[in-house]
Amino acid sequence: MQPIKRPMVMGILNVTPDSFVDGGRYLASAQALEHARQMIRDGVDIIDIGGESTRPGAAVVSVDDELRRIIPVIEALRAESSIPISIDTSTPEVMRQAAMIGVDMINDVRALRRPGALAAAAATGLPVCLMHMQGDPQTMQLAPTYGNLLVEICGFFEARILACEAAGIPRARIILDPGFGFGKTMEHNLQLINRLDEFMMFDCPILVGLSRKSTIGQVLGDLTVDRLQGSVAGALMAYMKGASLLRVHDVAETVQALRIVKAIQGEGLGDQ
Ligand code: 9MG
Repeated sequence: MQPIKRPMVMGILNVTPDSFVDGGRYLASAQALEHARQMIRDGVDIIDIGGESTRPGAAVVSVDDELRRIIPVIEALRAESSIPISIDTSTPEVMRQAAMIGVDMINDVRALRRPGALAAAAATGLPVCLMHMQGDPQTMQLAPTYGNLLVEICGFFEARILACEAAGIPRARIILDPGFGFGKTMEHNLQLINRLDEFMMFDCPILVGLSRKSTIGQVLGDLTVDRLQGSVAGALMAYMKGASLLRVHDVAETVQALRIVKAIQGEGLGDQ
C-alpha cells in the first residue's frame, strides 16, 4: 500500500448475513463486488471488507463462516482491481489467509487482543489499525463508564503499541482508532471527536469511523433514516481534527465534501 496520505476515504463493505439479500452466498459475493465497484467509481481510497458484524449485541461468528464470507469477495476484487483492501477482522486465521491473497491492511476492532492475533498480524508485515473498545460487542453499550475518557484511551493505545512492538510490529505500521460507539455514550463520542487532535502525540495515523452510528441519530433526533448529512459533517470535523482515514458508508458524498474542504485549505484545486 502507498504511504497513508491525508485524508483517505475507507469504504465499508460488510459481507455479513444482514447484508445478504435472498440469503444466497453467491449472490452476496456478487452484490459485494458490485458495491466495491461503485465505491471505486465514487473515488474510494481503500475498501474495508468484513465478515463479522461488530454492532452492539452482534453474535460471534465461527472462523469458517468468516472465511467463507470474505475470501471469495477479496479474491474477486483483487482479480479485477488494484484498489487497496483492508480486512476487518480479529481472527488470526483470517488475517493470515487474507494476507496471502493480497490484502493491504488489517483493521482489528479488538486491537490484536485475541489469542494469536499479534503474532499473526506481525507475520503478515501489513499495517494494522488498533481500535479502542471498552468491553465486547455483546455488552459494550450497556453502561459505558470512564474515570477520564482521554487518559484511559491513551493508556490503552500505549499498552497496545508496546505489545505490538514486542511482537515485531513497528510503530510505523500502526494506525490508531478511538472506536466511536464501542463502549461509549453519545457524550463520550462527541468529546472524542472534539479532542481527536490529542491522539496525534502517538505519531501514528488516526482512523475514525462515525458513519451512520447511533450518536449521529441521537444528536439529530433520528431525523434522517440514513444519517447521511450527519455522517458527512462528522467525517469533515474528524478530518479537521487530524484524522487520516475516514471509514464511511457514503463514499461519493464524503469524497466530494472533503474536496471542498481541501480546496478551501489550499485555496485552489491542487492535484486531486
Ligand atoms: C469494523 N468497524 C466498525 N466500526 C469501526 C470503527 O469505528 N473503526 C474501525 N477501525 N473499525 C470499525
